[in-house]
Amino acid sequence: MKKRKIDISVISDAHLGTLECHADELLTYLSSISPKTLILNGDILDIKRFNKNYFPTVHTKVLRKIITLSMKGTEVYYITGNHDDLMRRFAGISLGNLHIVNKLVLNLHGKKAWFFHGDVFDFSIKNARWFAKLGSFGYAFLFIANRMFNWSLKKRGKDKYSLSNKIKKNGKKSLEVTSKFEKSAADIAIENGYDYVVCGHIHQPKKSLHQTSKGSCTYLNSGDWVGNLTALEYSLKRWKVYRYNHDKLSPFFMDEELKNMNMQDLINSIAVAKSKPKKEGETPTDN
Ligand SMILES: [Mn+2]
Repeated sequence: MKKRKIDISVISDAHLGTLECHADELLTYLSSISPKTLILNGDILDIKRFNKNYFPTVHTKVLRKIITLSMKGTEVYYITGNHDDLMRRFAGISLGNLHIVNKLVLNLHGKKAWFFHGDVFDFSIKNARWFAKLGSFGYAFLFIANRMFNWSLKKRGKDKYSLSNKIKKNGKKSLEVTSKFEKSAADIAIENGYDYVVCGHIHQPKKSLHQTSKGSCTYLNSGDWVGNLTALEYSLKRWKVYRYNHDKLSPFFMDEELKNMNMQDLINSIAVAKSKPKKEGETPTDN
């Protein structure tokens, strides 16, 4: 049975390790595709809410599936989010085809694509557009400001501020916050000369074109595996939002070897796996 061959699949906000995660569906999706590149755009593992008493087998299977894909040649990028920001200390580390990064830039058929989780906008969605005007410094400033803001909240014994929580709690205002997030990401991307800006975080799958006097950019959001069950797919030089509940799954079968694989064996084999040379047309740049 054939798996769907795609250039890139982007998923985010799986929140593995929490009750809300639809791990069965995610495993089914990952087993149905054969991507050249898999981008995990933040909050895949929910380390923030990690509870040693709750990590069902199927959640482990998702992790195994991701590792198996990387061992079979898929380039996997684990981009850190705010629920797995503990991973940020490992940014820059590669184990074979699996790379841990805070953000990623890929060249897709001559177009620049910028991937980051999006919690950088939590600090101030109102002022984010002003930061965009700072050009390449804007994102760096926001990143630091967001960290300081969360640090001060923590000092005062408060929870970290999260836009996605605000959207969840605030029915009417959520549309406004969503569109501000989208505009902020698009503005900052246009100022920096990116053709695509790809985020997660707000659990709202989306593809939209933005134009300003400076240029244009396509905003993309991979949604989540909590409520929407969505991914972004890039194939034939086009992006589309994949919806698990509407789009057809190609027939697939569960990998037999996956069932019997030992986690430690997997980790050991990745550690010795040699990094392959980068594919043409997908050149990660340090940005
Ligand atoms: Mn998030």
